[in-house]
Amino acid sequence: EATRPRVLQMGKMPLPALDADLAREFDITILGEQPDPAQFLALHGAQFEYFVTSAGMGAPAQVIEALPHLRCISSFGVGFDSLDQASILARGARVGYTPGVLDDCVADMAFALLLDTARHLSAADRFVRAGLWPQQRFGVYTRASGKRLGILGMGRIGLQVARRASGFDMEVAYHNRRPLADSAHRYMASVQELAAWCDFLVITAAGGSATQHLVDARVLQALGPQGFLINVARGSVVDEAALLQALQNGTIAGAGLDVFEDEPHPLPGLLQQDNVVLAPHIASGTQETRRAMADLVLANLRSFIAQGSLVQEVPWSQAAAAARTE
Ligand code: 8YV
Repeated sequence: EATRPRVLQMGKMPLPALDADLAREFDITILGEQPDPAQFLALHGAQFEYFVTSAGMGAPAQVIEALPHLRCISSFGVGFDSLDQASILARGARVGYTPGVLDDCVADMAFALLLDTARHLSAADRFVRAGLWPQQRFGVYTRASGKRLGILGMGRIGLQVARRASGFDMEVAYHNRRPLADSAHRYMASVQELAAWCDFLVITAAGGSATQHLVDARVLQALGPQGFLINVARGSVVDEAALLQALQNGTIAGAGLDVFEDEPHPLPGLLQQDNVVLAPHIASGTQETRRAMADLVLANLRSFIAQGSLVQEVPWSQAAAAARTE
């Protein structure tokens, strides 16, 4: 048997079959399973050129700095806000990720949360299970069809949300760093303006410092008492403490959240609110999509090892690599 390339894996991957695939093809060491990961890195970090992680586990500076010969990271996920750009670029390592294959499932989840919050579906399920139906009437809530949908971050996923909205006869507007060159949808120059206009504000923006707390108390005020917030992007885009207050005070009508500022720990107050639907970061979590993401993680790693290039490379990694060859 030819020797398999050594690969450091941050921890268990979001699809168990991928752990098995990686172990079959590569000589895998799982950092999170070492008795003392920091000591392991100090002793053995120099042995690894390849590192596999996920958007959820990330690539912290302390890990990157302990891998002096790191050449390539293959990350499971479309988000790269948890991969420490400065230390990775300082190493000259390249970064692969998994865009494109999860857009439909994440957009589906945005609509699942939107319909659930508007119609109180999760609360209705709790009502029936609690045996309350024979004794009480369930409330009447909010129509979703025909309403105004605001999309914050009009990338690949935002576009899929917009496509679905047309099936619900919703009017769409969006805010983005800059207006799209060829979009039929209305562009709003600020988040504030978008929030004031729409009934449902759906966040599909990238995480990271550029979008940190873009949705704050003022934006929630603008969304208003009939407005709903849906977040399938990153918890960091929303000031979660301000959101909890807005839900408690009726500043907004409700929220559907798949992501949180400090996962896996939503603010405890959110658990007490009937006008919020909570999900444990599962928007990409279908067999089909997670398998496609896993295939890209493997394809990126194989491609880099075989020919020094990635199938899907994080933009700042690609830019740095291009600048080096100029
Ligand atoms: C994953 C995500 O579930 O793609 C992303 O950026 O946040 C999700 O699809 C997550 O990366 C798993 O860690």
